[in-house]
Amino acid sequence: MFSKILIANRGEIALRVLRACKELGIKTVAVHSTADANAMHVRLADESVCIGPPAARDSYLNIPSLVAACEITGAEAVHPGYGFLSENARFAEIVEAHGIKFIGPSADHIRIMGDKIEAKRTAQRLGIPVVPGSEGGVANETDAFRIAAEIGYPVLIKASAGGGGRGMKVAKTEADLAEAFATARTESRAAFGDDSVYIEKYLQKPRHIEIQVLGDGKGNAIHLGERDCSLQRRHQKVWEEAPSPALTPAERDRIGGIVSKAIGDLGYAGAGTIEFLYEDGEFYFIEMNTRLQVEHPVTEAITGIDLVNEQIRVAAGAGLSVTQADVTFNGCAIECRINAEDPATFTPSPGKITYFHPPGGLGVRVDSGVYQGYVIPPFYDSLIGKLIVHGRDRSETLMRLRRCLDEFVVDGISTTIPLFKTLVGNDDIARGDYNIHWLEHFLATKPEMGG
Ligand code: MV4
Repeated sequence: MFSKILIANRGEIALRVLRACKELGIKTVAVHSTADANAMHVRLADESVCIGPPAARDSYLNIPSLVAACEITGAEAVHPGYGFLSENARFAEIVEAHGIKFIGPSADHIRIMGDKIEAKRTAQRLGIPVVPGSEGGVANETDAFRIAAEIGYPVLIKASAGGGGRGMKVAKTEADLAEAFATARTESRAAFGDDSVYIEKYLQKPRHIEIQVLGDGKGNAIHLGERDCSLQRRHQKVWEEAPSPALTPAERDRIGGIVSKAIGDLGYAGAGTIEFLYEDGEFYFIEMNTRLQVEHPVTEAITGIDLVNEQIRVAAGAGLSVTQADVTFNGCAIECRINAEDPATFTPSPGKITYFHPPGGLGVRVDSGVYQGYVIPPFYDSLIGKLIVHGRDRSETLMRLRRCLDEFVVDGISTTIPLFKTLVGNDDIARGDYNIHWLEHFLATKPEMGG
């Protein structure tokens, strides 16, 4: 096992990784920008290194500074958290070229999944169901028209270098295709320096359901069930839950079996997420994330498995601590992302937290890097914490969530807590009756919430 790990991140996820290290008896190195000298992850780590000025590109994305911080402190491994360099294949390669273990999959696997055409090709080859569409990239308008006619309208043009909703254009009918195709290519070239695009059947009312996997890098992989992440606004997830209210145990076993077999065959190492759109009882692969995700705690809640512990074990060559037969699903968990944002406009609301009182009690987890008196710097994303509530079934979890939101006090800044108080009392939410468009439609009808 490693004796010292450097955590190349900040905020709540840096604390999350620190906690797993402590429980494994591993020393921790925090890194921070000058804006984060007073951050909690710095205080809780055994050592810390200032890696640059506030702007992320000069600090948390500064590869030479991070490698130097490892060398100075003698860290044997780097955990990238999520965001920042967590899906940067070059970072994984450079770290390993310096004899430091990257806690995550191989650079090759990161690179494949970062190219959305290559990711989809790989998924299909491994037997994962994909959205009907072009086989690989679409090079010209003639091919675009032919493929769209084959799969039927509406179609979606996606950028291979995109992902997370960037670089997509819908063509409702043949009349829209030429413009959608040209715009997608131009925008993709401008945004990513790559104009490769592909075409898919546009699914109109899907849910976003993702499967958590763990691979040992030696051909074995398990799945930890799904998370339903359909409640989102502008491609930012707001509320995630496990299990999905839409799936039966048989559907979970079936897709989980397909995915774990595929990920084992790929030889994948560590934690990963296979994202699907789910509509009319069918799963359609869209992307794979090769990192730990923000919403991983809902999976931890219902399985009791510490995902960061497993990531570290695999990276250290100790293998997974569990087999598929050990994995059971217990109850229901919901995560609310607490952002420092105006709940109506969703604009960032940095500043000083004058009072902070998180909820507690049975089935309650709050992952947060903030504290009373902390000043949220304006340079990074607005997530200040996550409230994760677990109960024996969904109705108990919703009751508990309602209670927790009433207990939660964050003064001095605006947060998204009022939005969750509204959602937890909504009938569609109570029934689990929502898709990827539900929240945006809901907000559009609520003038006090930005509509
Ligand atoms: C789609 C789709 C409908 N049909 N693909 C958006 C983010 C990127 N990961 C894939 N996305 C979508 N791909 C087909 N063929 C609708 C979306 C989509 C979406 C997906 C997941 C979560 C939220 C979303 C919001 C808008 C559109």
